[in-house]
Amino acid sequence: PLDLLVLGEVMRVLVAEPGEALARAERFRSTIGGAEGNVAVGVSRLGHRAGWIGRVGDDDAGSYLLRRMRAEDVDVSAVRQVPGFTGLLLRNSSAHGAISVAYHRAGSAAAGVDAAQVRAAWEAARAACGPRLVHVTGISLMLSEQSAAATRELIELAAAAGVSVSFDVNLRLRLAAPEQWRTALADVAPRAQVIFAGTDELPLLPGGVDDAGRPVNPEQLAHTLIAGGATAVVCKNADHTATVYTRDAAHTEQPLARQVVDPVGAGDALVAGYLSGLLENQPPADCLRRGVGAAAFAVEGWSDTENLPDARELTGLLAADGGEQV
Ligand code: KDG
Repeated sequence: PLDLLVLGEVMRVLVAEPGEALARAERFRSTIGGAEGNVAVGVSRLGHRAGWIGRVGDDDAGSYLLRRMRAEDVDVSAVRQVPGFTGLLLRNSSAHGAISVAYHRAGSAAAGVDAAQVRAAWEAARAACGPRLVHVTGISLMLSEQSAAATRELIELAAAAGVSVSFDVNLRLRLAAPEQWRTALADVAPRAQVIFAGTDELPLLPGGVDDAGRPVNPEQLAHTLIAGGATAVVCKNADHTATVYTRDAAHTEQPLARQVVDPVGAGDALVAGYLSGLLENQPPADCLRRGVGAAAFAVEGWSDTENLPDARELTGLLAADGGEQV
């Protein structure tokens, strides 16, 4: 049965050779990307069954994505290949410098995902005794009206069935202005049980600023979200540590990467590691440790997903770091 169900846009991603500026790059490596798909791949590699709800175009890139996701053992039975084009992302690659991203996704096939498709996918997943967990992000709220409605529908269906919802803000200012994000997040974030956010994203969450408009501290915000129904709030801190806040505790983990090759995808890997822990009924601190472990693998590779660990590799890293076996 399906353990995790994600909804989102998976794109073909072309990454310039390391150190080459996008404006001058001549050679690119092809891979897959898109936050929610990355999480599905990460969870699948860690040994759990992940399914993806989405759309790809009836072009070569759409076939490429389906083939790659199938190869990762992600269930693509809820993915439709429809007339239209598949989203494309071009970016440079750099260990510590700025990453510039060019999207070619406005009006892509993925933006047409709708609530009816979600209902059909949900029924199929329930018939197969799943899912145990749902993961969505703010990106899907900003791709189109239909995609936003599809995301809200999935959250509603999960809530009605008592299935936990994981939500990662994934702020992309290229997709919408901060005020639009604030409005969408006020509606959706309080319906999630596990919330992931970076330090820069916290002020956009409901309760994220005080009456004078100043950001409140992460712990205070986490407790506001927990009072509103979340069971855990995971903050990706600016110094690359990560903290999980629960009702009675806060636990911080240091980053574990030995050498950063390319930081893109670290957040998604952290989510995948964390959710794999949840699926194994581990306590929040252990889930976070798995998350930072998976993130370390992600940043040691050039793409979002190529270097993501399997369960044995993750266990090895955490044991080598002196932690408990996962
Ligand atoms: O989290 C990594 C993502 O930034 C990347 O894969 C692309 O999801 C993506 C987006 O919409 O920016």
